[in-house]
Amino acid sequence: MSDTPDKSGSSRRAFLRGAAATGAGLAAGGVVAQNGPDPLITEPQDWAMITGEPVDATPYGMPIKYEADVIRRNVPWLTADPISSINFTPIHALDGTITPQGCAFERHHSGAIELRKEDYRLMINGLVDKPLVFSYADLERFPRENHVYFCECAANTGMEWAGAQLNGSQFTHGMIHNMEYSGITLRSLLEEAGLTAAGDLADKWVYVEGADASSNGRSIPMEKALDDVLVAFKANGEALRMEHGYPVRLVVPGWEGNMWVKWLRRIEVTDHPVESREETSKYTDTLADGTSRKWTWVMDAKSVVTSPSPQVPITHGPGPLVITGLAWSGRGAISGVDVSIDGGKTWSKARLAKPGEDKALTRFYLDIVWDGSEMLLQSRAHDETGYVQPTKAQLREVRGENSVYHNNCIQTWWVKENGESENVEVS
Ligand SMILES: Nc1nc2c(c(=O)[nH]1)N[C@H]1C(S)=C(S)[C@@H](COP(=O)(O)O)O[C@H]1N2
Ligand SMILES: [Mo]
Repeated sequence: MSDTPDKSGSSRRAFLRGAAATGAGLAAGGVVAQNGPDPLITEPQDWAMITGEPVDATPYGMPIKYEADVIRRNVPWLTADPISSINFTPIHALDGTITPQGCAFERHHSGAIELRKEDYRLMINGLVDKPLVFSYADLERFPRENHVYFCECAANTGMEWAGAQLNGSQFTHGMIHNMEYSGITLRSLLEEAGLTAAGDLADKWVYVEGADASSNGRSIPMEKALDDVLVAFKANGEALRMEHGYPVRLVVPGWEGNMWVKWLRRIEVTDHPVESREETSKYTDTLADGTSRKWTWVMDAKSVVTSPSPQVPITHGPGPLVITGLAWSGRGAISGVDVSIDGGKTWSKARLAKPGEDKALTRFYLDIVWDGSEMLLQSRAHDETGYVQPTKAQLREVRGENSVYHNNCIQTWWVKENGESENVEVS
């Protein structure tokens, strides 16, 4: 579509309906014939009569101004304090799977800090053979790996437990990003320090903390630490942005975002979990019987339709419609996604843009011929372990309505005849 969809989309839709009614006709969503010549085709345009911007005008590029609404956003009532707060990735406006760093959600407990590589130190201590301190340059000399992983805050979708609340996938599901990380394995650093002194590794832990005021300390079981955890320097090919932990952050694939310690400064090998603030008073799950469950590290399979959705109304009439969204699982690769347009009564198999990848976002599409009637749009993810994304009712049976974290329920958008949609629940 060449025109800019306005919020209601009404003029565009009215035009297309009008065109259809007068028999002008539509082919695959395009306008075949118009009355009279189109000046955008027949007339010389301003941009063809001048020379454009020189190559040295923009040493580091920003998106074109017409994309200025593809930005992080907050929910004001959730963001009482901007220093200890969160914003949301505009997932409704992105395609593919890689999240540009510039609009990837941020979560800070005490603000983002500016830490120079020259001032960076990483200490390994505790039950290691030789405690070590690495500079940034030291870390660069370990063998490097590249992996794409999603990072999801455990609180993503946390405002939806008691009822449908926020209108837009950016707000209901935007505490997630997916980047290609370059870094070294945590295993290589632990082996450099030596784990003989630790004895049996089965009951050992690593405690990781950041250099910011909050330190955001978390305990990670040794088994995970030696498996796929990365100490990353780069994301999507370039240095980590300040807000994502420059110069070094931890990447804990498939596990809750809180464990992905930014501005990583210390790794301590211990024989017990530290039970820090971040893993006791926070990031635990209230159950239906009022007790709390801790150590729910893995982010279970989840998905959401990003378009159409409340921030992305349908701006054309009946006919071809692309339904698209994202799916992910902290337990491995996405094996399939189902989409329903009738609130979960019937399901169609969506098309995965690429085969699912380990602990990374998967893009799905369902190409339908929309008859113009309202839809209750849902998506349901399956992962390679056989796990199926649950309904909200199924989750509530176990978790009640007072949880905050780890809400991976099926999301419903009520798409109306006028193309606008709303966040709703179906029972
Ligand atoms: N040092 C430090 N690490 C941190 C945090 C923090 O406040 N300080 N926030 C955590 C939380 S709760 C999340 S969800 C992720 C968010 O990473 P991002 O800001 O790159 O999106 O970082 C985690 N790592
Ligand atoms: Mo988080």
